[in-house]
Amino acid sequence: MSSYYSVIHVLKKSNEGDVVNLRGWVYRLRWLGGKVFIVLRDHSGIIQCVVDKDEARRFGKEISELGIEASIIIGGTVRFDKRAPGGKEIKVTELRVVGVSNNFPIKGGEGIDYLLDNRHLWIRSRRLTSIFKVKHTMLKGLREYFSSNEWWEVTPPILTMSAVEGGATLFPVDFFGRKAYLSQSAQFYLETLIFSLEKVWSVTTSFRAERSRTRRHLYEYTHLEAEAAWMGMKEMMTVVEEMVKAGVKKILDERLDELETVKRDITKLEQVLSNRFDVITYDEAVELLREKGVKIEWGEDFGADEERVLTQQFDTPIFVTMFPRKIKSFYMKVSEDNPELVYGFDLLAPEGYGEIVGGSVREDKYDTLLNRIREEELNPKDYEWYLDLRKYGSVPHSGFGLGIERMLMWISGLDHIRDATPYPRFRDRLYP
Ligand code: NSS
Repeated sequence: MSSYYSVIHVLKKSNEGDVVNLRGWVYRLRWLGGKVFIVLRDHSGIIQCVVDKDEARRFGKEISELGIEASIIIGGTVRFDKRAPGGKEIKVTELRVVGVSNNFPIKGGEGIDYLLDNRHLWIRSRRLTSIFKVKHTMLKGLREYFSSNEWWEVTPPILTMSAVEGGATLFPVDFFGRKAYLSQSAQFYLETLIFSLEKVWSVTTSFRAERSRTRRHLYEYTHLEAEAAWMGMKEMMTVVEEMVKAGVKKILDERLDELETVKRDITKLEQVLSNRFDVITYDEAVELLREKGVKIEWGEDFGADEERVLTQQFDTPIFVTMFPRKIKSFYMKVSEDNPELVYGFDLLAPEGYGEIVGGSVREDKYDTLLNRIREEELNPKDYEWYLDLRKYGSVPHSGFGLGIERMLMWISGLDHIRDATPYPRFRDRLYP
């Protein structure tokens, strides 16, 4: 057997009677009236392969070795059959078992702990495969957005010496006898790069030692971040909106089958493309929440519950802007009109999903930034190089971070973020 076709190629392009070779894994297997029905799975899809009675006798040894998830090579002719999934099946004339699979540990109906222990095998599932394909396409759409709008992609470090988002969620590591940390955000490094490249972005892994375990927090997640010189808040919010729409559009263009597999209502996603994202201020959000019966004091941060109530009022993602200074990071620029507020913005995904982007205008004045660092009781020594950027050719600038798994969770309609990444880390389980 020489060249191989993918399942999707056979389903879409082959004609009745074509002779094809396929390779993949046994997805389903059953015997019926002397025939063997093998549903073969490869990266692109599934197809039914039928070993007729006579052939079944000829391939006795191979068939005896077949099991769910065994890897196989099949040769045969294409038959059109309305009853087969995809409308076509293969009449098998060649069969080879490459790797046996006796008693595959996942049979269906297992509990979540068992499945997480067997994540390395569970990731073969159609559901997870579909989610990872959506993730791929989402990243592709986002990347294309940046490429076609003259942003530079850069590669900041993961080993760092300082906190971007507060010390409480830092993971320490031993760096040759000195204490270093795993990055929470590439933001400060991106800020250093705008003085030469002006508009930069990156995808890195960020780490957060989150204290509570929730449906939308990972300890290790994929962080897309962007930073641009000369941009104010409005411009940066436009970037975020266009970028998110580019990601959603790419997925709707290319991943409808996968969205169907994960049972996502795509009309909800289509709405996102046809409307401008609403913008409300923190003050307005607090008012809206109170109208909905949520008890919240001005100055309190929104948690998952508040964000759920807020976003259920809208069909598209919404921006919340102008947050109280005391609940946001020290680097956010303080409002000229009201020193209690900062130029920060969050993008909240609809249908209750909540925050997927956090961004702001950065404080670009040396003295103000130094005061903010002191006010937060941080050590200015730790931020010397960051402060330097305000000494040598400072510019107004803004940036944001998008949680890729958060966005994927929303796009795919997941009720838990763990399935948005192949290997979610858990406090009590660093396995596999
Ligand atoms: O803490 S953020 O809101 N903002 C920053 O880290 C900025 N320094 C980013 C920047 O401006 N360059 O995190 C940004 C996003 C947030 O909106 C979430 O979507 C996601 O990162 N995020 C997370 N996703 C999954 N799990 C956890 N624990 C998590 N924390 C933040």
